[in-house]
Amino acid sequence: MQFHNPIIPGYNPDPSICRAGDTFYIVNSSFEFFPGVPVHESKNLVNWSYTGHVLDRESQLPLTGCNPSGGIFAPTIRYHDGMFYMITTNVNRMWMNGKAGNFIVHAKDPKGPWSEPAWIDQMGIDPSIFFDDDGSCWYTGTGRANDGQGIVLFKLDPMTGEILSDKKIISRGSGGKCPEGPHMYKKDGMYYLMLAEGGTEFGHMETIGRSETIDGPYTFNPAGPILTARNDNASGHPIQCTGHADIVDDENGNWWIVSLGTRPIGPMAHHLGRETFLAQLRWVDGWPVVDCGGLMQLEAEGDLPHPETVSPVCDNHHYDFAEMKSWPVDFAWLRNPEMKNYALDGTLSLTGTSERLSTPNTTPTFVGVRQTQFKTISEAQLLTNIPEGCSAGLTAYGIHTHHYDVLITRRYGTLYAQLRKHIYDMEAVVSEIPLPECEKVVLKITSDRSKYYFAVDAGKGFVELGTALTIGLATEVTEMMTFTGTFIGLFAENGKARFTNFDYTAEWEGKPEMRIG
Ligand code: 6LW
Repeated sequence: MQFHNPIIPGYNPDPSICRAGDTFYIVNSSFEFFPGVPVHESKNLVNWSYTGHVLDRESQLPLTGCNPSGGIFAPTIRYHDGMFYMITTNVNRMWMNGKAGNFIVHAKDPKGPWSEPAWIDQMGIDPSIFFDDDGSCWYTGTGRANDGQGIVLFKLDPMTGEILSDKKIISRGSGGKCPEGPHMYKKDGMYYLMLAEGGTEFGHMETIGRSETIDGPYTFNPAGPILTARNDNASGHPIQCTGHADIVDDENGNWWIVSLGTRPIGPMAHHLGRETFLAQLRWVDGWPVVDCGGLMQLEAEGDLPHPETVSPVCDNHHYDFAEMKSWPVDFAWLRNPEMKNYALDGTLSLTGTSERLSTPNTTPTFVGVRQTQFKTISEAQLLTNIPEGCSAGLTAYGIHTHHYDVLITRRYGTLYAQLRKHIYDMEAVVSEIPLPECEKVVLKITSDRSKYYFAVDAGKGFVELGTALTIGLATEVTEMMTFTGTFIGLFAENGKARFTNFDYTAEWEGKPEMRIG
């Protein structure tokens, strides 16, 4: 059956997948955004519903002062004996306090509530857990042990985070740089250690080794990486940087691999973030072989489980705040939000503070959804009774140094619409028009692969305010290595603004009708 990739579009990197009965669950890294570690679920691997987040309390997810792309790195989700476990790293704890940032939480239901963190006394990132046939739980992750740096193994109490054995470095990879993202599996009596190597950029690849004993030695697949696009950069293959994968079987005995990947806007740059992709894999002579030679495809084929449940999906969001009583599951805030600045009071009321979108490492009054496709249309309707000096509107937001904002502001009593661009240390209002007094306006951002288009409607039809290049929000052009992707968000600065509606529609690249997932 055909399906369309990415299966979870937009900034959803470092996927980890598990299955409980007939239902699959995927978690992704979330960095400086709150809540943390989104959970999607599916029965057919192509229709994914956003069920919530693992880390939905500040006690689980302290992000104060977090750098862009700090916070929560790669997670792992596993299901064992009726309990779900999620293990990950809050690099903030490591970078700001010098303490190990690895922790594990558990829940009977992936919708939560999840437990408080059980911290693990192991530095490094990319922790994973594996339950052996005897029920023992083993930690793997990148880090140091007495015998150096590499993929470290030790027995773990998954409920308390207590380390129950000596630590041992069991692999340093197959020769690629940055061996990381380890996951361990057992099949036909053999232990398999799968790694991401090559770095999460255009040299990314997924490798796998096997051993008769859990602590090695691991012999790596003589065929080389099972998944990569590193040899297809120049060919312009539409999916790049594939790696950081996880594998799972379905109830029919078929095997699947999910991995992160990017959809570049041009040579060597992407702005939608690292997304989650799917391919089928088959075992040949004791080694996994991924379909299409390990090159992820936008239109793929597979023996999907529960094909009768497959239906077309889209990423559209239509929010009418008049009736809304609870926060949509796909809303994301920057770091730990000051929730007194947000209210669903028949509108979405945002109370802007002196923290602006461009203020580093803070929590400006902002809430957004991930941009999931190149072609999108976003419209926000807001009331114009904003106070003097307040700015509020819609933003295409990468990080605090890279965002494009279409907004209204009041100066000396007059209401203006502006297109404001912030790139690196440069911020400019590139266009501004006075608005007639009116009760509300609609702000609009339209996007395609190369540009964003900004407009305002004050009651007499949309007036263009200008355009901006998508490359300006690409990960590869930011001053710091970012691991996130573009949000379309609502914001307010220096005063209260009230939004009545927010609509986001996305057009699937390629053959949307073929994305029957
Ligand atoms: C992830 C690690 C990585 O934890 O990036 O580049 C980190 N490699 O595997 C964040 O995605």
